[in-house]
Amino acid sequence: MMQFIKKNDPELFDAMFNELKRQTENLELIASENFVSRTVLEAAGSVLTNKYAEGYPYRYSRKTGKLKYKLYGRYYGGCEYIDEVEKLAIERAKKIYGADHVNVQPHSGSQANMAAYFSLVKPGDTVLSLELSHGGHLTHGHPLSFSGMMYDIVAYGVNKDTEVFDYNEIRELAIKHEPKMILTGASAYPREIDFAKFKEIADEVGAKLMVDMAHIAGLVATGEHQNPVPYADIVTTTTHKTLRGPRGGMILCKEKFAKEVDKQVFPGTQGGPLEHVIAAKAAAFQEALQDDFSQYQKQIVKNAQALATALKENNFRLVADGTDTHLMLIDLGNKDSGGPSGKKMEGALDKAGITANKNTVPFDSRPPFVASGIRLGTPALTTRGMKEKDMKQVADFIAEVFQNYDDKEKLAEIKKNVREFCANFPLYPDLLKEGK
Ligand code: DSN
Repeated sequence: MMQFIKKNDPELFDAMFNELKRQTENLELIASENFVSRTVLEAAGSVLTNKYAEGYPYRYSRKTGKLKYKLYGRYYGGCEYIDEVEKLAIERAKKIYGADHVNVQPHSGSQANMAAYFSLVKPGDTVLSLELSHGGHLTHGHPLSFSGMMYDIVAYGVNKDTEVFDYNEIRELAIKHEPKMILTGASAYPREIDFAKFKEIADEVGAKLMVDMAHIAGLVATGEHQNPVPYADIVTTTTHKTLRGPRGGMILCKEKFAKEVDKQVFPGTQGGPLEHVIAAKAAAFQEALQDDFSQYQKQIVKNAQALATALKENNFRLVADGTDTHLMLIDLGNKDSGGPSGKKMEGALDKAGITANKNTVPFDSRPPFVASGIRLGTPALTTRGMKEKDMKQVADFIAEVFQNYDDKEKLAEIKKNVREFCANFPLYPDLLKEGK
């Protein structure tokens, strides 16, 4: 798959091949990453990248207002096959989640979120949203994101004692601030989110409900997590996390928001869709509809629970005492505890061939770029075929790094052991062979 790059652009090839080796030889624990199938990879690297297709493979009938695949909705000619591809992606996603309407064009989760905000609220409106340092995302209201710049954000967080959502506290905030929209979903919240409860609160105060299910989209697809689609006005997601598709975004919504969502994606916030990525989304959704995908999602959760248990046995403290999902947060202790910060630990893990990211913990004493936590997730390692017993080994590696975080030689030794361990779980073996 890389023979042309190898032949024609050795400089680029070297960088790309090194990345392939890094993915293969390291333990990938970034909770938002995964390894796509060869089918998805092939679709993403296809000739569909050549085609402009502004518009949609359908139009809304002037007479009935209904979406019609038979009406031509593109601004360029030659879209008849692209239309088939995009239609496959849309219909498969609708089937997976039971959604009325799906837009598969957002280039990323942030762009999906922007189009969703624009569909539901007006600049200056109050939005009740999850605090970044308690697990929210930049687009959930950070002052430097469009969301924080354009909307009046009121943040909710987790309860200080339990480190999980206290729905009474959230309800009280909603009653006090009367938001036009409530936004939930998280990038670093290890416990299950009760979307039905959020819907109850939203209804009580007359707010719209938006859910960003990017992290848990795969778990939701197979019923390992409550599905937000029946409750939320608009659900956004990425397709590359637990869902194991290509890097990209997607919006699912109720029928009554379909037209507005489509308008806000194109021409509101984007131009030409990335049809090669949409083809890869279609391929990933087809995989998500197979029985073994359900087994895969179950294994992600089992592995997360095994990893959490083994970390606790190694005396790590976990935020909210564990996980219901694919991710967990190690709390390394506050800045006076004498231990490494999240930043320091992330660097030490990297030196040992373990990839993870620093993350704030709720009520963190350090700023976000230093942070006191490490976020870990099991989707990528589960794709490699690792099971519960392997998670014990992974936890032991992490504990060894923690005990030796300042010892370069020891970290290099752990890296060797990590590489040997990873060799038991082949990843893209033919691509590796091709590159040698
Ligand atoms: N960067 C993603 C994550 O790691 O959770 C969120 O967009």
